[in-house]
Amino acid sequence: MAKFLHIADVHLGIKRYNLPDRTSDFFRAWKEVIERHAIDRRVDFVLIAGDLFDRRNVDPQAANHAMYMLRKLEQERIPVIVIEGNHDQHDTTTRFSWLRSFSQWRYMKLLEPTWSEGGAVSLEAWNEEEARGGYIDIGDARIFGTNWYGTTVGNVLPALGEAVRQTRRPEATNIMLLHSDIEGQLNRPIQNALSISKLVSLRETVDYLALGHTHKRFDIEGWAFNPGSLEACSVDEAMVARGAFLVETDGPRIKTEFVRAGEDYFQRPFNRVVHEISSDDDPDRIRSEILEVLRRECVTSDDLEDEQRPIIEITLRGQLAFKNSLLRLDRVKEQAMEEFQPLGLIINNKTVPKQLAVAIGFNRDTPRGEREMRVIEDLIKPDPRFGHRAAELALVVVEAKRLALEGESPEKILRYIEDRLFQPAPTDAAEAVCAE
Ligand SMILES: [Mn+2]
Repeated sequence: MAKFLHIADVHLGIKRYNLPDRTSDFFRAWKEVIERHAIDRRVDFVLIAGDLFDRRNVDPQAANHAMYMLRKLEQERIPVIVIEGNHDQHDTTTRFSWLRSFSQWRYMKLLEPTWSEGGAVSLEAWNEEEARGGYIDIGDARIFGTNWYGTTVGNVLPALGEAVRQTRRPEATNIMLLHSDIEGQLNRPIQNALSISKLVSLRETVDYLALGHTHKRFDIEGWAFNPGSLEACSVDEAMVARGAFLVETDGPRIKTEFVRAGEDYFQRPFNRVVHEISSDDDPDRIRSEILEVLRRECVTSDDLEDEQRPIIEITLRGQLAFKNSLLRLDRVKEQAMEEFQPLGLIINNKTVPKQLAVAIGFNRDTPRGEREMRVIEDLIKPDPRFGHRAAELALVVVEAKRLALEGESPEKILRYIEDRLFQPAPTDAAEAVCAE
């Protein structure tokens, strides 16, 4: 009998969306899941199926975050068994890595198979003296480690499976850790993801396959389990089920309980909204609409607990009748952050320019000047700020062009444009231009 906690993709030290506070959320998720579901529930060991750290070059804060809980687990005499993921794997040019160091310091046990030159692989028993090995026995469980193989996983898996078959302990619960893409489990198709048929070939030798890498929860035939990332590395991940598995085993029999992110331990709240823009609206109107949406999405009470402040993602869709930059989304963001104080605000501008239908119905006999005027007029018309003055302002544009061609000073041209743009429209625009 054994009882253990299976997690993966903790990504300590992650930095995303320019949010400094966000790193602490990952620590908090890691802390709570270990305290509540490993220590309080008295597990025999903890499995981490890769990507404990977000980066190979672990930064000091992430190392502190890891050590804080690794020490507690050590005090509770709960061993931590780890494999490398793609984010924290060793650099091939050196034999040093932070995971190996933590393992050498006895805060975790990093399992690595031994690969020989010819491509043969062996799994060696854990050597406590040297703090290294390919498998370890804890109570009734025998746990096997693997490396990160990327797209070659399908090629190496048969050899690994054979090594496990030769080394497995028949009466024990044989567990294998694997950090890998799995066929059919990604939102986007990935070439060379591990096929289910290859995976299932391990089933006779492995009683529990502890997966990592895909940041959402899934299981395959009640035998291979992937808990997903502990906290959301992106807004997409905030929308899917993730967490940890608490597992009780009795030889080849396993019983799993899913520990849910956000219900059974801390998760930062995320709100995702889409705002459809009407192409008739001007920038001011759109800005105030966006702020209104954001006000609704943020809890309005003043004593909002820090941990309840959400990260909001707003996606703007629809057609814009004016230049993107006129929206001044930077100002909208600034104002929203100050007024509503979400932890973070992501504004995705997915609007498209309104189709401009210009100078329709001309034939080749239309004089050039007239044509030019109509093109400019039609370009101005869709802009809700100036559309009603399109004919008048088209004349201003043409006149400004003439002044520039005549070598007039920029100051004078600017003054002319300002006068015409902001003064009440003269009754006869054409006359006014000629009188200049
Ligand atoms: Mn990962």
